[in-house]
Amino acid sequence: MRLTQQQVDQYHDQGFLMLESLLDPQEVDTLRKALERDAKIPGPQVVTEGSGPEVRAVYSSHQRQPECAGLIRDPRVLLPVQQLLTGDVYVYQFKINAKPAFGGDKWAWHQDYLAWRLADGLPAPRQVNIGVYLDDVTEFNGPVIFLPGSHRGGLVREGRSSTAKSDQHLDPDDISLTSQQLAELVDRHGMTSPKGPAGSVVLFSPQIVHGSAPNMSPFARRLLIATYNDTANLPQPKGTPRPDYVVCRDTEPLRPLESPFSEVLRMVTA
Ligand code: HL5
Ligand code: SIN
Ligand code: MN
Repeated sequence: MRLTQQQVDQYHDQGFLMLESLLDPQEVDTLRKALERDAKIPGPQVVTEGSGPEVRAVYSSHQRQPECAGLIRDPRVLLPVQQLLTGDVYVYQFKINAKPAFGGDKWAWHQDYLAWRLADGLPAPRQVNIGVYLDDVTEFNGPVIFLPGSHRGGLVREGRSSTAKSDQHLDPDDISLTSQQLAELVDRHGMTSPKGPAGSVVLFSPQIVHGSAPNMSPFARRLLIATYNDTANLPQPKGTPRPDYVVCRDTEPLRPLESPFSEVLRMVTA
């Protein structure tokens, strides 16, 4: 469950690292069911697509669904994250981007850390994102596209647009790069989209430039993203802090479960 030195080097060099089929199909199924349950709980943590009632994203499911609470402590993800951040970590943000079939909208080109520095006064980009594929991700259903190595150049943009739809959760539209910035970066770094079966996990840097196209295929592309932050790098918001569903208040260092979350849950419910 430790990354090899080659994997660590690859993460630091490329800004992302793909771990194919880390979770098994049954575990993915339990996570999908947890999402389905959670998306039915009304509240500001459920974000809909601008064009209609379909769910675009659900935040903080780990605060309500035991499968999600287990996943973030699963040694298969927590140990690699601790290894990359070299210290104690907690979950700063947890979301599931639903990207429904026939209409999941795009996620504009952006760097996550800009959002968190602006909105939460997060001192340093000491985070690791894990992206858990809840569906097979192919070229057809709007995979995340990364610009490999773009995290090494620091933040490209400074502020956010004044036309944000929500004060709470920023959409990448609010901090997106200009066409010219993106063209220059792609010239230098190229683009890649890690595809793989449901259960694959991609670790990625909070500074890597990324985005994804709309989903016009008949296949959903549900992507669970947990952002771990160094416990020595707590947010220092200037004004009113953002709500707990978007910036989690539980900053206790996470300890890994003894075994995969699916086994731990089975023992609890047996
Ligand atoms: N929705 C996040 C937030 O903190 C920011 C985006 O992909 C991360 C840009 O509000
Ligand atoms: C996406 O779900 O395609 C976007 C992911 C992200 O911005 O982190
Ligand atoms: Mn992002």
